[in-house]
Amino acid sequence: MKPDIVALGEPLLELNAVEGGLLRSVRRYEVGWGGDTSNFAVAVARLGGSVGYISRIGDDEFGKSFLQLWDQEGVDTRHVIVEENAYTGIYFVSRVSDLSRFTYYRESSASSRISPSDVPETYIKEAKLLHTSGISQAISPSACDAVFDAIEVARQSGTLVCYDPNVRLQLWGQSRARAVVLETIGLADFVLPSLEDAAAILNIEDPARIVEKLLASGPRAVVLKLGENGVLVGFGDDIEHVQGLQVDVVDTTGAGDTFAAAFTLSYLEGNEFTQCARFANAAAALASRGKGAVTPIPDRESVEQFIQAVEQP
Ligand code: KDG
Repeated sequence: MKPDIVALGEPLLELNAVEGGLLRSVRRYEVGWGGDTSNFAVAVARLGGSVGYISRIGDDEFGKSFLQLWDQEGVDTRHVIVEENAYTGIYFVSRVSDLSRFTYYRESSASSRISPSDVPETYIKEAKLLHTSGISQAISPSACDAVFDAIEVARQSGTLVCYDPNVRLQLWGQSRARAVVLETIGLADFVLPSLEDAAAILNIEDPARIVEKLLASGPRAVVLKLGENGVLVGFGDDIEHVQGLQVDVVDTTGAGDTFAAAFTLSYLEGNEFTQCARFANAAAALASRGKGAVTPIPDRESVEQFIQAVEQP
C-alpha cells in the first residue's frame, strides 16, 4: 500500500488531568495518545483516507502502545523507526484553556533524534500530500532539518505540502520560531495557522490582513482558525469566512489536527477550499466534544451526519 497522505513528527503519550486545577494538585490522569502529527494521521485514517507516519519512537511500553494504536486505526508505520534505549515522549494536559495546559517531557526523546537520513524519499514522492508542523521542527535541530528535507523532496516531486505552524513557545525561542515558521510557510501549499500562531509569528492582529500577508509568501491556501468564530479561507485573491459550529466543548486538544486531516482529505477528494473548510470545521467541532487528543476524533459517518443535522435542523 502506498499511502496518499504521509505525516512527519512526534507522537507523545498523553496524561490528561481528570480534575481541574494546577498539576501539583491533580491526582488522576486519563492515559491517551497525542502528538500533533500522529493525531493528524489517526484522523485521516478515521475519516477514511490512506495515511502513513514517519517518526521515531522508543522501544518502550509507550512506543508499543503507539504501534498498537496505529495498527488498530490503519495508519501505515513502515517508516516509524523503533529505537532501542530511547524513550517515547510524554505530555500532561491540565484543565485550563490556553497552551500553558501542556507540560512536556520530551527532550532527547526518540522522535527528537529524527534526522535527514530518516526521511523516506520514495515514500514521500509516491504520496499525494505531506503534512508536517512547527512542533516537528521545534523538537530538535536534526528534526528541523528532516522536516526541511522532507518538504524539499515533496516539492521536487509534486507532492503537496500541508503545514500547521502549531507554534509552541515552550519548545523554542520566539525569534527562531518566527524565522523557521515564516520560511516554511513560503514552501507549503496549504498553511493552517491558529490566530494564536499568527500572533506569535506576525505583529498583525487583523485576521484578514494575516491571511493576506501569509498568502503573499506563496501558499495556494491559507486557512486561519478562529476557534468558535470559524475560519478564514484565503486563496488567490479571495478570502472567505466559514462559520464555526456550536458544540459543547470539553477539550480542544487535537481539534486543529483533526481540522488539518479533514481539510487535506477533502481537498484530495476534489473539493473546493471553502467546502474543505466546512467539512474540516465539522470534524474539528466533533473532536473537541470529548477528552483527549485521539479518543474523540470522529469517523467519516459521524461528520457527515453532523453536517446534515446542522444544515437541516
Ligand atoms: O495539537 C495537539 C498537540 O499539541 C498535542 O497532542 C501535543 O503534540 C503535542 C504538542 O507538542 O503540543
